[in-house]
Amino acid sequence: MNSNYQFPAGFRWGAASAALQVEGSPNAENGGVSTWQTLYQRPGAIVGDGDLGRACEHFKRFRDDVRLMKELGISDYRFSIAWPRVFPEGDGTPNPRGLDFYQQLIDELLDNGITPWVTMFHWETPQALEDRWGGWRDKRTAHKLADYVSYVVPRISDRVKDFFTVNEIGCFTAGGYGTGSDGFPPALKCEAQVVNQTIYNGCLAHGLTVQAIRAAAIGPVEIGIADNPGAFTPLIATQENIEACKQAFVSRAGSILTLIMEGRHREEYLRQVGDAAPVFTEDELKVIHEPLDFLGLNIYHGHEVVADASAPEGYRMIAKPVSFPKLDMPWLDFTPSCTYWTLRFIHELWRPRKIFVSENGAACIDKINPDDGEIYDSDRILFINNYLDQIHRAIAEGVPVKGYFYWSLMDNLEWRWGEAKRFGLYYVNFKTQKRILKQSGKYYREIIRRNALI
Ligand code: PNW
Repeated sequence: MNSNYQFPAGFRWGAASAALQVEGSPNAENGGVSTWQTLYQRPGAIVGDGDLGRACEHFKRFRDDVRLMKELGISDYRFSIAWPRVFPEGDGTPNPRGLDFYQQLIDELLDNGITPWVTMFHWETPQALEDRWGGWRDKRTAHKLADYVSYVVPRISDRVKDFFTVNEIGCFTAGGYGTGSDGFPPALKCEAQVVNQTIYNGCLAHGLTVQAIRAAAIGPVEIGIADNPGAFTPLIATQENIEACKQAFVSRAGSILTLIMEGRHREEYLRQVGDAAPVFTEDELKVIHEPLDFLGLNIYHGHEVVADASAPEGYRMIAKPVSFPKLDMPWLDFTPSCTYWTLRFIHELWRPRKIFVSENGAACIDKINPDDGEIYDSDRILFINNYLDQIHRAIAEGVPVKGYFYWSLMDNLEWRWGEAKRFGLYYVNFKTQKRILKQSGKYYREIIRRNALI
């Protein structure tokens, strides 16, 4: 790095998406039903308008969208494959036509000089497996995921070299089975043991997927996960607050990242859950601990922590003041420094060889300026600038961050929020499907062109 804000040579600049959020036509070519389609049909469950059949019509418009990626200048594109397109019932007879779309997308990306990064599971659980044995409550779902991966990987790994196993384990497990809210399907509130079992089964699915990719790949590949451990930042970075903050990070990462990076449950975690511990075996822990080529981290927001010797855990998380700045999601507090601290703690704890920020981005209330048709999203520019600054800070201190994927390439269906939340660098008019590059997209394009933060 030769100037203050230069990024290392070869730094990957990307954007991310997920199948269900952009594609539309989920049941085309005999595609099966996912638990998200079921949730979308439930009256009142979806906050904004949202039509999974339409979404961004990326299924039909992908060639135009790849052209937009090229105009943006990204070198890498992260997208997911929808399991129910390939195995409509979750297992059994594959539907080869379900892969055709992805084959064409991969070719189109490569023809345009963009590296494809495939997420094998971004939350589209086949409804058939939910009906058959309760989805993620049953370990068999983890094994079925690996079977689907074993089918797909030999068919794409001549051209795809970079794989994410699963996206954000806590969301599709604890989110779906532990909250009873419509945030994630199947929107149940199960007892604690069952919820912990789903989290564990999600970790198992990750490990089995690593093994499946390695065994089935027809060339050299790199494998990682896209996880979102809780992020924390010291309120004031004194030595004692930094230590308290790291302690908070470690104990909250106890049920997922510790398992994956160390192949064991933290004793503190097992003590906390007591009788509600998941059923596990030593052999499974080895599978979950399968070595990774990189770690992918989705980082959006963090909690401020202070040391407190009188608190049972030795620290406290601070409740945010009502006027704390946030973006347009209930949880999206403007906390750029959580990025630096999360990267630093992970580097200190586990020394992954490579780290990618596999997601980071902001939902904003974007308006088209009637005078010139532009979207002046200065809030998103502020967000990107400050979060990248903290990533740069981590790299300058030796944390091996090798790339960044902005979430998301374009506005899309934000899960239960439907069309109501806009995270894109491209604005999407869902009715006309017109896309417009926002000012933040132009800003990101300039960062990529210079390989430097401006
Ligand atoms: C991620 N939280 O989800 C997902 O990977 C994306 O599909 C999604 O569109 C994006 O972030 C924006 O929401 C998250 O509560 C879900 O902190 C919940 C949280 C963060 C990210």
